[in-house]
Amino acid sequence: MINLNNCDKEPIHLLGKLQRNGHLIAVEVDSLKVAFVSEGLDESLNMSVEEIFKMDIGNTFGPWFLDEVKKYATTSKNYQIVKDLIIKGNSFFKAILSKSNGYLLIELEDVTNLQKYNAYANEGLSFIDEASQVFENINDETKLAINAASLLRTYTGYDRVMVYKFNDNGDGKVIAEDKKFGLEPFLGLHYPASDIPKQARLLYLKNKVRAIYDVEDEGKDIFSLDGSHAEERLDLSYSVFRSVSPIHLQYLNNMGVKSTHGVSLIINKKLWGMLLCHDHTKSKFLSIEQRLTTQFFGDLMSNRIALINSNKKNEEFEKLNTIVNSLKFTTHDDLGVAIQTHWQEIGDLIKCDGYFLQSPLGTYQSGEQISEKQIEVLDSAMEYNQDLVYTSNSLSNEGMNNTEGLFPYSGFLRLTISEENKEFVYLFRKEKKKKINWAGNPNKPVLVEENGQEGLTPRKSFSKWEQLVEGQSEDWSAQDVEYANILRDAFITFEIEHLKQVYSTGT
Ligand code: BLA
Repeated sequence: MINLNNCDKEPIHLLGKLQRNGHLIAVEVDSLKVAFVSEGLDESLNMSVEEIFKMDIGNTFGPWFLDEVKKYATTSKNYQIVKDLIIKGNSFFKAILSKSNGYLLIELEDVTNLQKYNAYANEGLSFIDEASQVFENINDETKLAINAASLLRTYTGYDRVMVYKFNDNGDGKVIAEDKKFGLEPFLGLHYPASDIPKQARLLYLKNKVRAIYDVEDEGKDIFSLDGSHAEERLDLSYSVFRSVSPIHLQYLNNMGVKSTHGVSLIINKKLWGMLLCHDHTKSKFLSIEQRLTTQFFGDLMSNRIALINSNKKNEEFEKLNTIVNSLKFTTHDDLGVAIQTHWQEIGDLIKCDGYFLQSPLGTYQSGEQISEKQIEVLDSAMEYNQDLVYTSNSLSNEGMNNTEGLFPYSGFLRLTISEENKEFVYLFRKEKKKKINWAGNPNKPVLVEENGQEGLTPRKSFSKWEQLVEGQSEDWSAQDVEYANILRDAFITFEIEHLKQVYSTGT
């Protein structure tokens, strides 16, 4: 039984079911013998189930296809490949090959009735061309997201397209949205990590497009020759038509959504966010060309975000280098004087409102006045902390009581120069009260079923739930910590050089 505590344990890649709009044949990698078949394939192929299990791929789909399958079986990569199949002269299928533990998956998508089929592919190329030109001139993440949502909605025709960005803890926020007139906006809303649990986030790193044809579809079964169910035995991670976790179907139902299309945005091998497309009334599933186009679009967008971030980082590194280099030339001063001299630049780089240096030579500070007594309290709270760079966004998290606001800051970053000499640099941040608008109560992402039914259901209300966060500063980012480590090295070098000078000149 799935509940909130084990939500991220549901093996969503092993459910052994397929969405109703697709078909599956799983063959053993070595022998190419059919091992699993999805329900209803016999009708579609006009063959008996026995015939399907005994099928020779070359005889049924053509020797050229058998060659393709054999070739694919030897590749080490896990990308999907797509081939056109004409079956018995009048049915048109797309065959999508992917890998699974010990098996090859051959998914069949009936495209016999798909109109304008080839036109879609051409539109896709011109869409990608347009997107690439639009993206080329954008150097801001939010602006990029707004443009991406609008371009993708024009291309796909979904009612709503959102750019969803994850925080480090798995929570997320809609940072851009393009929607049909009259739909309630989701822009700016936050969602708890459990809405897209960990195993799903990991799966979307492997398989970058997740399309859900119809939220009413609980999936059809997949069987092996002896009639037993594929559940737990067939890994569908790379499948296109993998069925959907019932709890997620319920979630989408609660949101009033009929079909979805999600595309992963991956930066440095991490799931940065997702492009989320919703239709509220239609069962919708894009053609394979369109799906691949959206995947390519997602890659294009991810690469642009990575470039924007790395340009920003390069600029910051230049600033950091300037500080580090000029520290090298001022070793005749105390570290305190040197920090004071470069305080403006340091505070620009690692955004903060004040600093305090405590060293055997005395104390230096800037920003709000802090007494040595107050620093002593902070030091004793940190007594057993071994981190050379330590960050906190809230004094109360460190066991310090600041209810009367005597301490003028809420967050700090502590650099240890010398534990032995009790020499530390503190960078401080003031409290930043903030309002977070959640889509429904994030503390109750699931509800107990009504009517005495067992189990839990995702929350039913997504209406705005306001959270006021107090007593915390802005979070310190991984980048802040990275820069602080470099500064720490520079400060230590400074101190060593300074001491050398003191000893050599005797001053
Ligand atoms: C999957 N949950 C998802 C997905 C999204 C969300 C985007 C990916 C599939 C898809 O695109 O539909 C959540 N959808 C959102 C959010 C927005 C949105 C945040 O549109 C914001 C606008 N879900 C729950 C709880 C559980 C849960 C409590 O709320 C578990 C107990 C599970 N969500 C869950 C699972 C999946 C999922 C298991 C994976 C579905 C799959 O790929 O099979």
